[in-house]
Amino acid sequence: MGRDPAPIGIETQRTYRGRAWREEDPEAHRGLHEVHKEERAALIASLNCSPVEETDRLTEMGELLRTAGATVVHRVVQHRDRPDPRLYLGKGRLEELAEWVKENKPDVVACEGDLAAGQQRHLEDKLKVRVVDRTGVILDIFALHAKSAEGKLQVELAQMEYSYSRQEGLWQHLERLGGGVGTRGPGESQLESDRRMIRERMGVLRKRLREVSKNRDTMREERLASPTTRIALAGYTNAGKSSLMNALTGAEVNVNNALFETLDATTRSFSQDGMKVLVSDTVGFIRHLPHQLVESFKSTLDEVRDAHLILHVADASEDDEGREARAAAVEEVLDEIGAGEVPRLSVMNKCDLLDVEDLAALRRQYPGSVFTSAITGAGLDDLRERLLHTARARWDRVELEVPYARGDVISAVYAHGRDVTQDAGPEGTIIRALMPPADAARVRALLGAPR
Ligand SMILES: Nc1nc2c(ncn2[C@@H]2O[C@H](COP(=O)(O)OP(=O)(O)OP(=O)(O)O)[C@@H](O)[C@H]2O)c(=O)[nH]1
Ligand SMILES: [Mg+2]
Repeated sequence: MGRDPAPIGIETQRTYRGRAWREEDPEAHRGLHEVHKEERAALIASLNCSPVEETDRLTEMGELLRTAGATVVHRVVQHRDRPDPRLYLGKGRLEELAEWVKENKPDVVACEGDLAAGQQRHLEDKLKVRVVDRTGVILDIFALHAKSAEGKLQVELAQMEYSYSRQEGLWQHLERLGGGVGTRGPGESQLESDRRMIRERMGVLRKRLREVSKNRDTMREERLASPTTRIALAGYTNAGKSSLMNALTGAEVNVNNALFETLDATTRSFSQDGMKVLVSDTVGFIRHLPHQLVESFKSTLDEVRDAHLILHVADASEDDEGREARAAAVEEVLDEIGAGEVPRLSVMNKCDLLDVEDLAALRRQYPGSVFTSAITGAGLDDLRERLLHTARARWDRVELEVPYARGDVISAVYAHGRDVTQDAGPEGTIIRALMPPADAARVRALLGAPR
């Protein structure tokens, strides 16, 4: 049906961007990640939620499409308990849409929810245009933004898992190619060999990821052994995590008004008053985060799990309902990756977008939060102070009587401690300091041991 018989390896990577399928662009599969002209998308949704949530979800899907390179030029929203099991939309709405598509020729029809393979296929048959679902679009954005070797492996694995669950669709595609060497014979056996190839490829990807994550495990052990306080920035995508990271530590992490700009975790430190704190920036979350992505990003999210404190960054300029829904989605993912028990500090960012009254109301509403603007720098001193407080609270208060001959112990206290004071005692120097627990133990052991 005019579709390019791309090799299976390419075919299975098709999420949203699969331009390899487009007749006018047969070479496109050679550069899946090339930037193409802006596409025109018709957005379809079958919803059963409050009007506020509806607007929020449609806006978010529009943002996802924008990030993936498409503009929404038409919307079809249907209100029903659940989508039609075969065609997603009801018959009438679908007819209307088919008419519209025929006349206006969009590049793609994008569905706000997830489509079963069969629904996607039926819609493509009916509309004669490429149809993608929300997970496909998200995976596509991840593929565009993956930079590190590990990130690329993670995304490819997630895409494979997505394709694997859509084998039926693939089979249909192969059948439709009809004829030609390698496509003859019962579709079933072709399907079987395709499934085997995808499984093998997934096996290879998992193995490579395990190898990469061995490195990660070594780094993780070092991290856990180090006394330095670790802070992780987590939150909904586009809340301003990377901007805060840059403002706090002087890092130069990419910042962009796009969803899932950051995929790889970055860690930098900042020091103040002799206290050092490590800050990690991480991938953003979204509601209904495709589970393939949560799975494959688990090891990248170690930084979050191992943190002493998670800064849950939210966008203060959102309306209450949107903000709370997003915060709940973030908490859900944090639980899922095993970070449910890590203490949190709520950060309301983008406060510069609020007027004085709204900001005051928000402060009353969230008395425990820190209010910041990564753009103007407002609230950053407060945030730094809270982070240092966390670091200090983790340190032991040490008080030792050190014999006058033990200059080595005194030096060790000065080297690793802070707020050090000393007085002369009857038997030696009374020294008091705040020290990281591990260093405090070492100094105590040093004092106990003969010189
Ligand atoms: N007005 C305003 N804009 C901000 C602020 N912080 C970040 N932004 C903007 O919000 C957008 C997203 O910022 P990022 O720092 O990339 O957000 P992020 O949370 O790291 O996003 P992902 O990595 O995509 O999850 C960018 O356009 C920033 O310039 C802020 O305090 N005020
Ligand atoms: Mg970011």
